[in-house]
Amino acid sequence: MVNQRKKLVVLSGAGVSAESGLGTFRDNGGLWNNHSVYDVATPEAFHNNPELVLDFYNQRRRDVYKAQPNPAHLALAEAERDFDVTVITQNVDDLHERAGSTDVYHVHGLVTQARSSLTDEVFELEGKDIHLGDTCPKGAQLRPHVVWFGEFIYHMDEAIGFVEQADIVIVVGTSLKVFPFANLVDYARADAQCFLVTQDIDAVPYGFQYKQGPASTVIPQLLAELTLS
Ligand code: BV8
Repeated sequence: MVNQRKKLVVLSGAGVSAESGLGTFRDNGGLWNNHSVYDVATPEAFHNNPELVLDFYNQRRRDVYKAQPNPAHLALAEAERDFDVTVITQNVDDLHERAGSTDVYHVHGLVTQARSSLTDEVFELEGKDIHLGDTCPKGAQLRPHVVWFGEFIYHMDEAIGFVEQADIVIVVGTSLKVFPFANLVDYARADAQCFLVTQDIDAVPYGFQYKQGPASTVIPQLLAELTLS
């Protein structure tokens, strides 16, 4: 009997990219400390001051291009050798893919892509910025392909399905303060092995083992243990 590869579902947030030099949102000096969410990450903000919003994401995009995957991203990609891995991330960076992960869902979009503010058609940016006046083929202003507060997220139904099927759930680098992504931990099976890897957390979700520490150290260790078990 071929040993069935276990289903490993990873739920990640900004903390998994922190050691790649990309700021988190709520930690000291986090993105939301220097910018009000309401000035840069809502449809209203884009309507009221599109240049401020485009500049904010042009800078975030440049930071992403300069960043490199860290040992946490690399270990999660390498885990595909032993597990059937799906990564569901809040991050708008492409570090999971650049590390080699092949099954990644961006529920809050990808900053390396643009979207038509009319048709929702998505376009690769290939290193380019988005400027006011940059339009889609239908003449509508282009916007960053990210999900702003008050906008519906992507892949929520698929994500619930993956978490419900998971033998192992690893939540890494998220404060679990943004919804509906944070609700995904509630769909883990009672007999699944569930781990939370983060620097600090207000409340550990029920059924999760808390492993405090930097993702680039704790994730490779945890995956090595799981591979042996
Ligand atoms: C929506 C894209 C339907 C843009 C982002 C229910 C209750 C309350 C509020 C709501 C609710 N349902 C909906 C809401 C409103 C809102 C929400 O959740 N508000 C919160 C703030 C209370 N949700 C929405 O608006 C969502 N849409 O609900 O649509 C709808 C539609 C119409 C009307 C009503 C409802 C859309 C939310 C998506 C917003 N877009 N990102 C961009 O990136 O600029 S959210 C953005 O912030 C990120 O994507 C991410 O999701 C979030 C940041 O969270 P984390 O990743 O967790 O980062 P954080 O800094 O908080 O934590 C970092 C963690 O890492 C910490 O724990 C730290 O300890 C740890 N860490 C740090 N370093 C390391 C580390 N861990 C390991 N190693 C390290 N080295």
